[in-house]
Amino acid sequence: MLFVKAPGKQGQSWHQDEYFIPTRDKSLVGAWIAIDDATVDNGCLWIIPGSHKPGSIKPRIKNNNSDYADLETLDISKYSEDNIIPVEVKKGTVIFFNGYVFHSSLQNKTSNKFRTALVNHYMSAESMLPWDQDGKLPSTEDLRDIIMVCGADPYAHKPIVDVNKPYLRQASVKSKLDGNYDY
Ligand SMILES: O=C(O)CCC(=O)C(=O)O
Repeated sequence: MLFVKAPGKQGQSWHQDEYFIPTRDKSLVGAWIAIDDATVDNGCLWIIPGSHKPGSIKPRIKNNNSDYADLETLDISKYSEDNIIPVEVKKGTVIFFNGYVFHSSLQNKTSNKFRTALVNHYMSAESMLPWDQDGKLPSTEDLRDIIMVCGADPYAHKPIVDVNKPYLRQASVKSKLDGNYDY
């Protein structure tokens, strides 16, 4: 996933990746690669360290924060402010995070700085992946649109498919094409 957060663009509300990408064997890991410097001002990641430890998917509630583009979010009220930390990093940094960890990112408040990040998700090849891409794809017990990065594929008897198609978020593209941004 490529997150091209243009100046003014909203961020992602609090979520656990495992909610959206269901591996359910607790092997999901996000590798979040900063392509631009990520700061509080341009909408870096925020995380709640340790929030993955219960190892369960928490209920989602209505989002009322206009910093976030999403309609839902996680209830973070039981965490104190000290437990909610921004992850400011230089471009080129990779942040690895567990699929159950609470994370979010705020709106890009700058007038001229993009905050671009590339996120690759890794999981154990032994887990099935009943992922419908938020309803874009038909339900399946195991979405085999995967790339093996090491080891042997335990499900090699099933075909690999190519059904995930790239799509662009129009707001980011338009902003980038408008120019006058420092990225
Ligand atoms: O980069 C962002 O703004 C959000 C990234 C994110 O939520 C994710 O990688 O799951």
